[in-house]
Amino acid sequence: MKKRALITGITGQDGSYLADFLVAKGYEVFGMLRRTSTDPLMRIVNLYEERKITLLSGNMRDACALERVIAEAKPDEIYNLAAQSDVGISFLCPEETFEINYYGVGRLVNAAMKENPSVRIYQASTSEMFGKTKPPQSESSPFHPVSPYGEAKQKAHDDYVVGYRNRHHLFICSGILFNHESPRRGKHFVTRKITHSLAKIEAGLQETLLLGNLEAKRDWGFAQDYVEAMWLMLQKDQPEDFVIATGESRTVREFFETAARLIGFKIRFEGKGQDEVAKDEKGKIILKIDPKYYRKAEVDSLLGDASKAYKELGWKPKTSFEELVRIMLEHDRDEVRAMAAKKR
Ligand code: NAP
Ligand code: G4F
Repeated sequence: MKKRALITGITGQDGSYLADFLVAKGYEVFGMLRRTSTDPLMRIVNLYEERKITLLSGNMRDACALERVIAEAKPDEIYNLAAQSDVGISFLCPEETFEINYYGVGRLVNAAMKENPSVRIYQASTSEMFGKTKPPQSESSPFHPVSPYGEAKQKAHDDYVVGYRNRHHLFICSGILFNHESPRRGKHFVTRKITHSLAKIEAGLQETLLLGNLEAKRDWGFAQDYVEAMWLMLQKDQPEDFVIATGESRTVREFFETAARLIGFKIRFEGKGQDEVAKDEKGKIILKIDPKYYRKAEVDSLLGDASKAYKELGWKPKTSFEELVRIMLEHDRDEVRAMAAKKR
C-alpha cells in the first residue's frame, strides 16, 4: 500500500519541493490549503492539475479543521511546514506569529496524536532559534532567539517536539534547518529580492535595489536539497533532531556581489554605513541602504555544523553557493524577460 503524507504549508517554497519529492517516491500526498483572496497554487499548479496531490482546506489557527484534515488524509507521516516564516514581519506581528508558529503546532500535534498515536511528525524548526549563539551552531548549541519568530519556533520545539517525545513517546523530529533558497523563494527574502531586483535592473524595469544590513552572515543552501533531509529524519528507527546546513557562511554583501558579478555588473562600493551605495561601471547606483529594512534585533552570524546529519542520515548538500545564486538568477532573468515581453 502507498504511504500517505500530509504537508502543511504545501503552497510555500519547501512544501512545493517536498510535494515533488514525495510524489516521486510514490507517496499519496495530501496538502493543507488555507483560504486566501489570491491564487495560492503558483508553486504547485502542475502537481494539482495533474491530480498528483490532494488539497484539503484547513488552517493552523483552527483545531477542528486540523482534526478534520488529519481524519481525511489518514497520514503515516505529517510534515509541518506551515508558518508565518518572515522574521522581519514577526517584529510587527508577534501575536500572529505565535498563533501559527507556536499554538498552531500544539493544535496539530494534539489532533495528530488523537487520530493515530504512532504517526510520524516532522516539525520545521530553524537556525533562527540560535539567535545570538556564536557560530558554528549544532544540535547541542544553546538557543538564544532574538525575534518573535525565533522565540515561537523555540517554544514549539521545547514544548511539542522535545516535550511530547519525552512525555507521550510521540515520533516527532525537529529539522533545525539553516537558510535555504531557490527560485521558489518569496521575493521579500533577501536572496530572492537581490536576484529578482538585479534581473529587473538589467532589463531597465527597476532603478535601484534597497537593502538593510549587509553584514549579517547566513549559511545558505538550496531548498530542493534540504527536503530530502526532512524525509530521511522520519525514516529513522528513533525520532531525533538534526541540524541541516552547508557549513559555509557568507554576508548579505557577498551574496549581492556574487549575483552582481554573475549577471555582469562591475560593482564598486562607495561611502559608509547608511550612506553606502554600490555603483556599476557607468556610475549608476545599483544598491542603496534603506534603514527601514534594519531589524530591531539582528541575528549576526549563522553557520551550521551538520556533521550529525552527514553521519546518521547520509545527507549532504549537493548544490554549491555559486550554483545556487546562478540557478536563482537564471530563473529570474527568464521571468523578467517574459514580464517585459508581456508589457510590450
Ligand atoms: P513559506 O514559503 O513562507 O511557506 C509557508 C507556508 O505556510 C505557506 O504554504 C503558507 O500558506 C503556510 N501558512 C502560513 N500561515 C498559515 C496558516 N495560518 N494556516 C495554514 N498554512 C499557513 O516558508 P518556507 O520557506 O517554505 O518554510 C517552510 C517552513 O520551514 C516554515 O515553517 C519556516 O518557518 C521553516 N524554515 C524555513 C527556512 C528557510 O530558509 N526557508 C529555514 C528554517 C525553517 P500561504 O501560501 O497561504 O501563505
Ligand atoms: O532573507 P531573510 O529575511 O532571512 P532570515 O531572517 O535569515 O530568515 C529566513 O531564514 C530562517 C532560518 O535561519 C528561517 F527560519 C526563516 O523562516 C526565513 O526563511 O534575511 C536574511 C538577512 C537578515 O540578516 C536581514 O537583516 O538579510 C538581512 N537583510 C538585509 N536587507 C534583509 C534585507 N532581509 C530582508 N528580508 N530584506 C532586506 O531588504
